[in-house]
Amino acid sequence: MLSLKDKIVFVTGASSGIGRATAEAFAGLGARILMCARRADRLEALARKLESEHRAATHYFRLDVRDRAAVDRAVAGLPPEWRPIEVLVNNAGLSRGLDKLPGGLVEDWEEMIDTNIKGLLYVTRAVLAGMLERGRGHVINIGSVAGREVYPAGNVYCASKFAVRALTRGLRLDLNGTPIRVSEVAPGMVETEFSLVRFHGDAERAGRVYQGLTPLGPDDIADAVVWCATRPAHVNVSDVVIWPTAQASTTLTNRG
Ligand code: NDP
Ligand code: 8X3
Repeated sequence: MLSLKDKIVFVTGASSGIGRATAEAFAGLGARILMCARRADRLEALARKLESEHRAATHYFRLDVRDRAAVDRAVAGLPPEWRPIEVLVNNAGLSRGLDKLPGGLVEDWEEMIDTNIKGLLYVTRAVLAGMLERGRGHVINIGSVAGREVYPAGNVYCASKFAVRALTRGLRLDLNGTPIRVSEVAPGMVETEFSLVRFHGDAERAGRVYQGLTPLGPDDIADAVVWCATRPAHVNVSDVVIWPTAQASTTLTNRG
């Protein structure tokens, strides 16, 4: 198992859900935790928790991954001791709406494409430059089962996660010949703020998504991310797909 003690792990979208759990899991391994999201107050609270419960070194900054100039500025402007990023977890992402394509909102489409595809590309490009210079690193993208199976009204969200899958595979091809590893972790239903965001804050509708079944929790996904990152350097896990036991496909769930 590869030690990540004192290595820098950068988690995007660490203010909630899978990103937050992933930051905490790496902190438990003694890694130094670099985090970003738009809600800096939450990052502040998480940083204090990781410092007190895991004695982790932390550094965070407010960032909207859709803003390319801000991404470049934030990565270039990191304090020198936070620059040698060992593992990048591209987790920041969201779904908006669950509408059949003809009735979909263009603003929702753009938000998903700008965040899940373009934001992931901006952050990856900015961080990869240093990884290539140092000749080491690991990029782990959070995809989705929605990037493997399209479901009704999933249209643009699914497309954005199919893109994450293609970009993960493309990057692995383009980095062949370097020691940098590229992986994808693709979860099924995980209970986070995901559905609340998808349904624009409608908590009742969001709650119904997980009713009658046991969904995955953010820690289940953090486990898999940590597993990918801690394989020996000659092992590159290409992808891990994880479903709740009650979910057999994006369209078949057992609600008891
Ligand atoms: P949450 O809504 O709980 O967390 C999403 C995180 O992404 C938040 O920290 C949010 O931070 C951040 N984020 C969103 N937009 C931006 C942005 N423009 N710039 C920076 N950060 C941003 O959902 P999850 O934890 O479930 O989602 C994490 C990832 O997992 C996403 O990529 C999602 O697509 C994927 N996923 C989720 C599944 C699920 O069922 N929950 C299943 C499969 C994949 P803030 O709002 O503070 O900016
Ligand atoms: C999140 C899982 O099935 O709601 O990516 O699209 S799903």
